Amino acid sequence: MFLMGRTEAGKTSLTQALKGEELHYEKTQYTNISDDMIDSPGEYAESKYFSLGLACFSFEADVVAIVQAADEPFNLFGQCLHTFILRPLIGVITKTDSSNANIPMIRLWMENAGCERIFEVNNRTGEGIQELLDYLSEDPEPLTLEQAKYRQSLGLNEWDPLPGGYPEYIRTSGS
Ligand SMILES: Nc1nc2c(ncn2[C@@H]2O[C@H](COP(=O)(O)OP(=O)(O)OP(=O)(O)O)[C@@H](O)[C@H]2O)c(=O)[nH]1
Ligand SMILES: [Mg+2]
Repeated sequence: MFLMGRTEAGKTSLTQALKGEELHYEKTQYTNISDDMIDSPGEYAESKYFSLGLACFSFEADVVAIVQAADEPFNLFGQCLHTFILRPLIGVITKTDSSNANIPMIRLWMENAGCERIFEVNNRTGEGIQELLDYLSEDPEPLTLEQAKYRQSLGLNEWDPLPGGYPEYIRTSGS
């Protein structure tokens, strides 16, 4: 999973919570590609010069996550962000325990960006983390080239539900 979001949004803490670790503050100085996570520094999302780099990292991931704290003061992500990301885009709202939390507003920002799933987590207590882990452990359906091309012809992503299933000629030539 690739994590992007402003400084202090809780990206590194989220990686710790997903591993069941106690939170320990560590400012991200460069993009960490370790284990199953790509953890970027918030400055990438905050600068128009660096933000292009985020698009490149997204190609290395199975899932791209926008991470925003529940008490985030402003939104860094534009509308329909998902249209140039060739992976499922999800939103993770951290700091749900904040006294200044405004979760409906953050959800709206994430929906506008095109997030197909939105998770609410508290990295301190681990609340909501299991739901995210369950989502991440779902295996995508393997596709044949024919099946991928058919989905593409309908304008669908490879992971989108397929209304009506495949036509007979694809089912027989596939698998
Ligand atoms: N209360 C609360 N604090 C959190 C939560 N998640 C993170 N924090 C705190 O928020 C601060 C910033 O967290 P980080 O995970 O370092 O933020 P980051 O997005 O990785 O920041 P950069 O590395 O600068 O991009 C730390 O002091 C964390 O302890 C949460 O769910 N609840
Ligand atoms: Mg960090």
